[in-house]
Parts: sequence; C-alpha cells; structure tokens
Amino acid sequence: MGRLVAVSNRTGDLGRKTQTGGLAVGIVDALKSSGGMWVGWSGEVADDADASNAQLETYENVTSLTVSLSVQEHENYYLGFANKVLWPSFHYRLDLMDYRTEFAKCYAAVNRKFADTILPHLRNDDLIWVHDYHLIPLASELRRQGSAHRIGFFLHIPFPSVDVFSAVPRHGWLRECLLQYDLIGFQTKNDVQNFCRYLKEHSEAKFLSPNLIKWKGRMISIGNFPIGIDAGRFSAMSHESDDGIEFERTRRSRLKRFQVISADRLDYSKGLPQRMKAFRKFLDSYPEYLGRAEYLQIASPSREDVTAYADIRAELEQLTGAVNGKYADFNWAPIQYINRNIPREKLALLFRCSLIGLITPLRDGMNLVAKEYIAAQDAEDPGILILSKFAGAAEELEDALIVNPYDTNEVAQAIRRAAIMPMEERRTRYGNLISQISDHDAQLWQDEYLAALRSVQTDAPRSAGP
Ligand code: GDG
Repeated sequence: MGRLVAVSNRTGDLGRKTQTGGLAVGIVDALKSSGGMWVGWSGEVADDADASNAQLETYENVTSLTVSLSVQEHENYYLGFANKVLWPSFHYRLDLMDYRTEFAKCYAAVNRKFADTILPHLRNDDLIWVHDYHLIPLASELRRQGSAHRIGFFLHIPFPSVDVFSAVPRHGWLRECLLQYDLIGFQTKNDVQNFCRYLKEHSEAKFLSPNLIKWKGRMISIGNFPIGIDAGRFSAMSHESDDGIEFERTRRSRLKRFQVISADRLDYSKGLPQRMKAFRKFLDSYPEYLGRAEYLQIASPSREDVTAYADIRAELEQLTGAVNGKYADFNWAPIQYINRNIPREKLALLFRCSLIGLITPLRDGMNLVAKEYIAAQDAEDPGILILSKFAGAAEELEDALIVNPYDTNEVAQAIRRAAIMPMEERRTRYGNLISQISDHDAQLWQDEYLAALRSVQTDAPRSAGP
C-alpha cells in the first residue's frame, strides 16, 4: 500500500500529543497509521519564501514538509483569494466578497509553489489527499508537471448553490481545477447535490451514475464523507481538567441556574450576533430566567487581518454590553463573552457543565463543536444540543433541536424548550446522538475517504491554466 501524502494550508505540530481542531486530528491519525508526509504552510511569513526553502522534518513514520509564504503571498493568496473571496462566497456572503485579479493570480502561483515543493519528494505509488478551499488548483498544478498519482480533494466548508457558486469570479477555472482530482469529497449530501447541479448546468461532464462522472476521458468520483470526532477521547478530556473546583461549582449551580454554551472561531459565518439576539429575546420573553440562565460564548480570535472579522468583533462587544447593561445584576450577568482561545480540556469540561449547547452557525461545512458538545455530556444528566439547520452536522444529528438561526424567536423558543425538557427526553435524545457520533467518528471518516480514493482509477494527466 502506498504512502499517504496529506496537503493542507497549515501543518499541525506532529510532535504534540494532542492536536487541536478536527482537520489536524484527522490528518495526523491517518498519517500515523499508514506512514506518510504532511505538507502545508508553516504559518510563518518570510522575505525569501521560495519553494527551495521548504523545511523537512521527520517524527517517527511521518515527515512534515513546510512551505513558507512571502508577505505578498500571505496577503493575496491566504487573506486575499482564500479568505476574502472563497470563504465568504462559499458561506453565502457574496456581500463580503472582495475580489481583485492579483488575488487569483497569486492563489494559482502559491498552489504552483506547493506543487513544486511536493514533487521532488513524491514516490510513484503515493496517495495524495488535498484539503480544503486554499488548495483547489493543486491537482492541476501537479498534473501540469506530469503527476499521474491518485489525488483526492476534500472540501471542509460548504459547497454553495449553483447561483452563488456561479457568482464567484473565476468559477469556471475553479471547476476545471476541481475536475483534475480523482475523488472530490464533501461533508454533506447537500454539498454533493449543489456541486452536481452546478456541473450539470455549467460543464460537459457526463454523469455515469449519481456519484461518478466522465469528463475529458477521465472518471471522477464525487461523494459525501461527513467528518467526525474521536468521541471517546473528547469525553475523557472533559474529565481530565484539573480545575475540579470550578466543575463542582458550576455543576452545583446548575441545580438552580443553568449555562448555555457556544464556542466558535470568531467568524461571521458562525451567527454570533443572531445568537446573542436570540438569547436576549429568550430573556425578554421569559423573565423568570433572569438571574438563572447564563450564556457563555467562547470566541477564539481568527483572521484578524480581514476587516469583516474586526467588524463582527466590534458588533459583538456592543451587543454583549447592551444585553448585560440591560439585565445584569450585582451577582449575575446574562452573557459571559470570552474573546480568546482557551485550552481544549477546559472547553470539554465547560461543555459537560452546560445544560444547553447553542450551536447556530448561519452556514457551516460540518461544525465539530456540535459533536464535541454531545461527546462531553454526562449520560445520567445530559445536556441538550440546539443546532442550526445550516450546519452540515444537522444532516446527521437529527435528535438535536434543529432551528433556523436567522429566526431569533424560534431560537429563543428552543432555549425555553430545552430549559424545561424532561430528563427522559434528554436521555433519549442524547442516546441517539452519542451513538451517531461514536459510530461515525474521525476514524471512519478517514477510512471511508481513503478507501474510496484507493479504489478510483487514474489515467492520463490533464492541466488547467489560470
Ligand atoms: C472547518 C469548517 C468543519 C474552538 N474554540 C476553541 C477551540 N475550538 C475548536 C473546537 C473545534 C474546532 O476548534 C472548530 O471546528 P469547527 O468544525 O467547529 O469549525 P471551523 O474551525 O470553522 O472548521 C467546519 C471543520 O473545518 C472540519 O472539517 O467542521 O464546518 O468550517 O474542534 O473545539 N479549541 C480550543 N480553544 C478554543 O477556544 N482549544
């Protein structure tokens, strides 16, 4: 069996015992089980960042190959095309898209640089797994240089509807680039449908079956592979924090008070202002919860160099101030808003202490926090998950209270329903959710994806220029 070569925008730290974030955990586990190489940006911005400066390091059976970016590449590829064009548009925020031609040029050039960096290290039977929207043109750059490897792509974020995707500048080029892969994987069935519908309307691709197309003489597989978590590991972590005193305090307080929790990167796709408004609506509608319900929002800083992120941060600060100003008392504040990254063990513990997990993104490829919240619950006294219908996770987690995050009234009603939910119903919902999450875990995700990639047929290379 060939080595696995995983490529993502950033590499994680292979030397660390625990990785943060689903992508890093999934990739490291897959690499450790088959041996292989992880290629990605080092996270550093350097003046002399050409492909020949890539760093190679080996930990046990895994090699990491890191690429550095110049100031301009960081600006135009990462902040520019990836995070000002693809991220907002794929999350249905065309209004926040900021397209410039130099972004697309640089995006293609950085993908070429990744290809140049990887090629000298490739063996003939390597299996290449490319992750996410930063690297859509990577296969086409590798093919241009003669690679006939099996190359798979997995999109961690949503694939938008036809109308939205066709509004993205250079969408035709992105489509041609995607069609250079042998397997194109998405999180949900809905993403697959959107992509197939787009291909039917905008390409000559011939559908041999719902998930297999023929295009320019090549076969390309398309599928949904919902990413999972290691539920057992996350549950264990929720008991590992040495902050036992706080746990007891929070747990006891749940007798009279309860905590509603959310944890997200501070991103406009996560629906934080709408969620705060929904919590305000809940307090407005049910004043008996004043002094009893607390909403804890952990918002880890993200992409602070992009204006839209600074704007949302200011909006949240204003909203928190307004709600707390209106309702806080000497010994209670309705919203606790923490705008920093907190340790993973602490996050797990806080999930376990919270009666309600309020996960209401406006759009999300999957949303791992929803799965982590369930994994952290205590089976005897489980909390309730309120989940946006626009999170990919909603396709699987049917026993959550599914809501429309734009409808603050509906979300407020769901908080109320959760607050009074009988224990029996809580346990039934939790039982179904934890089985789903444990059965469809991170291991299954990578196994199914890699099995599908190993079984595709490869043939003559094709290329698509920018
Ligand atoms: C993308 C897609 C898809 C959050 N705050 C803290 C913290 N986190 C951790 C969570 C979770 C991870 O970060 C976030 O994962 P999500 O899936 O919720 O969201 P994205 O970062 O947007 O991820 C998403 C995912 O890729 C995987 O395919 O599900 O749809 O957008 O693990 O727990 N971790 C720590 N401190 C924090 O403050 N340590």
